[in-house]
Amino acid sequence: MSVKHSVNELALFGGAPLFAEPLHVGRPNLPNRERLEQRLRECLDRCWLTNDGPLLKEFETRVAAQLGVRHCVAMANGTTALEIASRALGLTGEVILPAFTFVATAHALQWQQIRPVFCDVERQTHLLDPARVEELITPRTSGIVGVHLWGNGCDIERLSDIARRHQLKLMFDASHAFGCTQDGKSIGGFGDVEVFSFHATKFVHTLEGGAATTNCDELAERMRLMRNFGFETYDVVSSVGINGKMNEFEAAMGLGCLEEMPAFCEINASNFALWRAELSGIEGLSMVTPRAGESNNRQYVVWEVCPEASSLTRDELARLLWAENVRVRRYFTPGCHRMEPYRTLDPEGSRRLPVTEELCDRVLLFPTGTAVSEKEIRQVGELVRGLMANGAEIRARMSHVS
Ligand code: T4K
Repeated sequence: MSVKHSVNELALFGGAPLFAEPLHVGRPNLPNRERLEQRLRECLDRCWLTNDGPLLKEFETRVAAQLGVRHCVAMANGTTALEIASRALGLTGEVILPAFTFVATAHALQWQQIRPVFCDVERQTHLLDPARVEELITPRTSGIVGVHLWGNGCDIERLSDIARRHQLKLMFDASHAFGCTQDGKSIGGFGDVEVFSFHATKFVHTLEGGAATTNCDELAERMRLMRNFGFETYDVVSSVGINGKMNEFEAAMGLGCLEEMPAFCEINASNFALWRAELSGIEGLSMVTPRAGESNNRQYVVWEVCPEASSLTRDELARLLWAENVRVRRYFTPGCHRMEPYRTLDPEGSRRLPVTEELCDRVLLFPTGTAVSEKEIRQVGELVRGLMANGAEIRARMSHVS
């Protein structure tokens, strides 16, 4: 076992972990420090810290230009952006969405007493399956929320067609898809509205943050009002609202990240190629790759572990790697439908989600971004190869470790 000389050296069996410090999925990328500090100093000098400040406006303008969309409404985080966008769109009753997503996609609806109706995803792409969507439409359905998981665009054409025929609103959770394309067009302007997360773990981020983007002037205006308590002027409130504002420090971080975006993409692409080279050819492992011909930010390195073909299951592999300080993640296990309150609200939910269930047993994400070095990826690659080659012996020993 190259990086470990024998099974005895594995951290799970008492050896020293391969890495002294954890390798994380989601370790933040940082922009140029001097430029960031300069922006923060200028912000303090202006004493304009939040609520439509100049940095926020510049961030929104730059994001909208980059995505080729009329409006970017920046918000406190992606979840708030989903809540505000769905409320501004007028979603009510039931909304169809995948269960194979971060739980915030569902929570943003449930929080407003809109019932999330979970729909299965396509086996190959992990994306909302349009063929299944139509079966779930009822008289109470008001909309569809597609999730551009792993930066791959949903089948926008078919989903738009279903939405049009049934007079439903169409929203996309584009939290993973900043800088990605679908049919050669930037994600951000599809459907009625698209929502991004700029959480610290995203490759372009604003510490905490998110945004809703749309080509509809009226919808953008409604969202702008809602994110600031519904205030139209200093003392006129024209709608229900919330505090969903992004502050100036967050916008400064966002501007810095936007400037570094080409460099971040390059690093992600080279890490991605390295992970592919290191792990390919291992029986039972397959990489989830971006759709050919589209731009993809490659901020997630996603593999599937096939339990029938692999010598270790996904969970066994994850446990061994965590012991070595490689914090691989099982996004989005166990699926929203198996989390509360959805499990209780719809105990039979998993029956109509066979593909989601299968993926939840298989998916494993590896660290990438600026914080991971080429050497570390090669070491993890060697480790995984060694683990898989000695799977039978390791599994037998694991049964004795509590
Ligand atoms: N829709 C989708 C499809 C999403 O993926 C998300 C968010 C949303 C909606 C909602 O957007 P936000 O409201 O979050 O803007 C994370 C993130 O919290 C979440 O933003 C993200 N998706 C999700 C996929 O992953 P956790 O709980 O795994 O992240 P966390 O905070 O544990 O960070 C992961 C690891 O990164 C940590 O273990 C350590 C490292 N880390 C993290 C932070 C924040 C650092 O080293 N430094 C840091 O500052 O959920």
